[in-house]
Amino acid sequence: MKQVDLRSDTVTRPTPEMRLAMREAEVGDDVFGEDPTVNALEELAAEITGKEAALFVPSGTMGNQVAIAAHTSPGHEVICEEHSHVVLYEMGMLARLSGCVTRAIASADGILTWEMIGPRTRGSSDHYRGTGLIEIENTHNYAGGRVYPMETLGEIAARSRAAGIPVHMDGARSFHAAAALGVRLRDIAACADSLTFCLSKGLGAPVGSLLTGSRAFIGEARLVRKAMGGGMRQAGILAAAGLVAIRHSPANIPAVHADAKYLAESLAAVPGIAIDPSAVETNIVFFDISGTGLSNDEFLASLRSDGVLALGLAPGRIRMVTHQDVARPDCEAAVAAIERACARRAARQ
Ligand code: TLP
Repeated sequence: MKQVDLRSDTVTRPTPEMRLAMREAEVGDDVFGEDPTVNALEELAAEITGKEAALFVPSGTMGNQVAIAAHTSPGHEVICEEHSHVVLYEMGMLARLSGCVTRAIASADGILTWEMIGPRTRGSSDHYRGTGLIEIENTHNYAGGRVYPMETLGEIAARSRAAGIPVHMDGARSFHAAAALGVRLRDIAACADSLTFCLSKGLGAPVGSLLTGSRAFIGEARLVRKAMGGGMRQAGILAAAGLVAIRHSPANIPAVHADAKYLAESLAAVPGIAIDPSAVETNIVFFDISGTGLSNDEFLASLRSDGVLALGLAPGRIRMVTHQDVARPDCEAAVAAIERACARRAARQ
């Protein structure tokens, strides 16, 4: 049975073009700055984000943590949304590595506005170190791939600049944000001092993320990456796949988003499933199964028996992520598997 893996967009396999590019990649020692393929990838990342420089890191988590460490000093407060990846899934590393404390803000949809951020900012005094960084996530994973409107980003950028507080954007899926808004990645990146984007989330590359920013910031970030053990040597093997991903994969995103919309609209018609399809803006689909009478484990096991994989991220809360390794018939199979899971439960009553 073919498996339809919708647990994440990280599950994609490298394309034949990526494997070929990896095989033929020219390499050198990147810690000496001598890997031509890594250098080409970093130059391309800087160019498409409109930043002066970029740094290749093994993962999105390391990109965020290097950025936080490079922007802040111990004791600083980092303002972020309460369900952001740095809060929920990075195991307190912001405190452990950078000595920072989070000031997490609750929101309905993962999107912070200056109205929410402004009152939480403060300078240093005899009693506290003050705000060191504003961190925003675009698209916002846990909120279901929500996209920051450009006006909201523009206001955060202008006000934070005036306040002298840097902004880091966790843009793991910023290509998806750009596609959803019909803008260039650099338009989004211009609203933050630093931005990470992931090659291995939605762009199909096997490994890696890019951290982008000013030349001085990336110079500092390079030292922090080395300190964290992220200095890679003949990493051109990986960067080669990343170059192919940046050049070819963004073209797949509109269809990937359409598949997510299809899933959301189909699931809205299934009794017991709660979802608002209008909130599905990109490739992440969250839905609530509380009304089906099934536990997450029962629901996911039923789907698995039909060859469909999804993720339970909280009780009753299921996530499916569309990506370039699934097509519309796979999404139809996923909907059918969900209908079967619910029908089996109803038959038991
Ligand atoms: N997210 C993963 C899981 O950790 C939840 C996923 O499957 O979505 N920022 C954002 C917004 C992310 O969604 C992720 C990965 C990361 C950072 C971390 O990237 P990696 O896994 O490369 O460290």
